[in-house]
Amino acid sequence: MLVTKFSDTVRLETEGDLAVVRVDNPPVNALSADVRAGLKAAFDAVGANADITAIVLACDGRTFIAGADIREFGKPMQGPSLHDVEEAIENVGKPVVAAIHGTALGGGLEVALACHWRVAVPSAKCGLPEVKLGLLPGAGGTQRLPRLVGAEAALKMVTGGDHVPAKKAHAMGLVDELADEGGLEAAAIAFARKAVAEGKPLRRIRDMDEKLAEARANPGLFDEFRKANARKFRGFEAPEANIKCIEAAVNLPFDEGMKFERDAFMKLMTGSQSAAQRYVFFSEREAAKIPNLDGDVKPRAIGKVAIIGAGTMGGGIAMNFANVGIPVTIIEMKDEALQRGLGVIRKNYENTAAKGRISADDVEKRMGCLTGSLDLASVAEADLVIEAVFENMDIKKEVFTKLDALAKPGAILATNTSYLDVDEIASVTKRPGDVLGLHFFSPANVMRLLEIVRAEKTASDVLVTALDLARKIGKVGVVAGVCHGFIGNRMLAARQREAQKLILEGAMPWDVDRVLYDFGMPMGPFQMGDLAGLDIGWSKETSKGETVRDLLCEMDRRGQKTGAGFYDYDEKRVGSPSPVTEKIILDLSAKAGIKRRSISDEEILERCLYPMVNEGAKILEEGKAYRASDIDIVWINGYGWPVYRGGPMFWGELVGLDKVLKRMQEFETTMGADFKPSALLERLVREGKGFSAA
Ligand code: T1G
Repeated sequence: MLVTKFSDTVRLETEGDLAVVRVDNPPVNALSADVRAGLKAAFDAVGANADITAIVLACDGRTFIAGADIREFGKPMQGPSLHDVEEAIENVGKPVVAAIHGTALGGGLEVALACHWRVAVPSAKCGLPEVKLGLLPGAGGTQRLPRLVGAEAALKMVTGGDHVPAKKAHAMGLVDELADEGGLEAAAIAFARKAVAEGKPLRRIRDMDEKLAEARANPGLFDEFRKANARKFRGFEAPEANIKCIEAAVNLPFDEGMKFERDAFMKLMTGSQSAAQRYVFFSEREAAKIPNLDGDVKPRAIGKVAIIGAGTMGGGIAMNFANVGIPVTIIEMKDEALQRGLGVIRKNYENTAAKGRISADDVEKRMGCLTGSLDLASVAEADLVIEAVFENMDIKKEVFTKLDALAKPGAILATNTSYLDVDEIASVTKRPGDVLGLHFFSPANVMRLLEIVRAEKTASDVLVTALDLARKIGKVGVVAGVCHGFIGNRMLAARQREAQKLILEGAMPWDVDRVLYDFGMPMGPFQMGDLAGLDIGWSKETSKGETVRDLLCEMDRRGQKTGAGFYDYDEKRVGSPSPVTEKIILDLSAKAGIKRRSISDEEILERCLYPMVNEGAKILEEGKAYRASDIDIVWINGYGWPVYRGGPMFWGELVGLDKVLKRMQEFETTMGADFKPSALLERLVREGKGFSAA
């Protein structure tokens, strides 16, 4: 075999009439400038070599090409473009077969679509996830895919960005043959040789039109798709741009469609939404890294988990481990509570199965991972114990004192507290190094965020274990320091405070909720309160009847669960502004001697969000978060901050920290110390820097 290196990352292996073009660019064979240059040169060479009759494109390492190199975005293009590479492949004049393992994503799948055929192993996945980066397939994906699989399937792939398993990709015609695991390249070579032997005409997808004709015969396809997905796409620019490109593929000649796609791609690439979504992509991965930690700190093995408490949180937390096959013992004090908790978990799984997302077998497998117990001593075998009992410090201390005595040496003891001081909880144990916070967000089996609260004495390997475990259970782990509310709830408190003030000064709850919903939040603070229940942390005995929430709860208006809270709810739990709430607010304003005024949407937005940015700056300067991007990841994954706005800190920089500071100073002058700018915010503005310089 003759091996020729065409770049650092691409080599050509030729033997007889066969050529294998091989990419080796760890970790994911991204299409860097070096890869593109190597591919272009290699395909030009095999095209010019009359001895070569069949070509396979393969990748070393764990995956086929996983896309363009996102790190190159925003920088001047070096070397041949992806289009140049695809032209060289598609017009090489000999059969080219892509051998796909791992994930063929984005530009990787687009390169595979420029090949004449595709062979994959069953464990492989194909996808065009550019939409998740605020982009669209910019190298012919929107023009070739609909020609191969039809417009409807293409619409779903490009606007959802999901990974399609190889078996499904084969069924839809995206992959031409499935190879045995371990036999991929042999199968691809055999496929290429067979195409030569049978004199198969080279199948350039650009020449295919049959599937497009079907789409042209269904003119309502695109608008029906838009309508069906309007809620999911709300606020995003990329989905509609993707839809328009598929429409262009159906209605325009290939080359015109390619130009349409290229223009649409550049418009997204230079926009703020894609900048935000690319920032979030890397920030989520950055959050898993602990700064200044020796590389050799290994995670502890977590083979068994115990959860104290089978309530809403305990049950939801348990499901995360059962979902990935980790045995969980759920411990309650009373059998009735335990059985109720296990029943809720089973019901949740059965609902998921009813939607076709998991099988009935999965339900039993997951339930099989769960064991109920009424004996705290059942924690003895657990490698990790997570306490999810009532949010009260005395109760938590009592539980941790017992756990300290009952859990085996080396077991990690975690509290799910949302606010309380984890150092204080750790102080009742003889193993503070094994103690940390694991703050799951409700519903714990759904929300991706896991705040990992690093107490003063938490050992490094415990932190590394928590981050490793977060990834294993499909969570995004973010390390927070001990302070009231850690990162997310501490910033939420700043927003809630302003929201409560705004409705006494002149706005109504539905004004504040509308402004934040239109900004891109899934709902506003008052809708959120009604959903969660207004009586969390409230009791009739201690209620002073001084706030809108107090008065609503005293009237048994505790939110959606009672049919009324800030809003009145119909039987479908659709809320509408309530005259009862309006009267309570007007009376409270009058009682407080506040002269109500009309408050602009802009003031509502600035007063709700700028204090969050300021609180985030305080969190950074106090060292309660490692990076500003960690704070953004908390808000995107824990509270639904629109990903296309990058998170509060990214957004604050986009607005301009100087503008945020100026408005905070103005509000401080007119409304007091709640708006006192953080020293960090003042310094960064003074120095003309962003949060990365914190
Ligand atoms: N470019 C650069 N670096 C990338 C990368 C990419 N496309 N994908 C991953 N990485 C880095 C990542 O930052 C991490 O780095 C390491 O690789 C391992 O990643 C023209 C314009 C492939 C499913 O969107 O979905 O093609 O932190 O931790 O969990 O139309 O990476 O180790 O330094 O995620 O095993 C389209 C993005 C690009 C795929 C593997 N492609 N990547 O997951 O590992 S746009 C994507 C992923 C495009 C064309 C358009 C995942 C993965 P570090 P990881 P993983």
